[in-house]
Amino acid sequence: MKKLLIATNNKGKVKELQELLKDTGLELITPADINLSLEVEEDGATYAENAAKKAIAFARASGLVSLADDSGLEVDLLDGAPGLHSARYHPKPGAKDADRRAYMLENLKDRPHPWTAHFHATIAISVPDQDVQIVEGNCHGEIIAEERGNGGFGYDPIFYFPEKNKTMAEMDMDEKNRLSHRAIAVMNAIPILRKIFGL
Ligand code: ITT
Repeated sequence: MKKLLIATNNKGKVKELQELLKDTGLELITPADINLSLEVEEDGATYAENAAKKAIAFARASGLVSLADDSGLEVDLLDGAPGLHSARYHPKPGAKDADRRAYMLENLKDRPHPWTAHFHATIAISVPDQDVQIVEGNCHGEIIAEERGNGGFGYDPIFYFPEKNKTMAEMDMDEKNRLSHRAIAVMNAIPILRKIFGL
């Protein structure tokens, strides 16, 4: 079977990507499946640089076609922060998702509403020893001051869709996977995967 490595250490991303890619006919492999433990330093100046760096490193280490995701939350009133630095948006090392959400709310608390924001995802696909291909997806909403819902991961409990009256964490995975930044990026990645694997 044709194998694709889901090149991420983030468990929330792994679950969503497995679901989003399940109808491709590819055998989806996680780093854990092949005992691959790889920390790639995310020092690029763009999502594309970081996504490419991760995809290339995982493809080299595994010999498998690898799909990496670099993503982030961009808040308009914070001039697009935390953006590229979303996974590390906290002054203290060792901070968790909940600490980062609290820190964001602290930084927004005196600012006028609505706190408009969007999630961005860049996906890079690396074929070992060949070029990397890049696609993107965005999804727009607002940050709200109180957490709602238990689904998803990261900033989902404070990322709100006014037209649905739901946060991303109040959606089940199917609903999130119909409208998320990652879902749109995967939709854009599928023609590339078809070409690579001759699907
Ligand atoms: P990998 O690099 O191993 O894939 P990571 O968590 O470090 O895992 P990123 O560098 O791309 O991944 O950081 C993205 C951060 O943006 C992530 O840790 C979340 O805090 C946030 N984020 C991205 N997508 C999200 C989503 O769908 N829901 C909530 N938060 C999200």
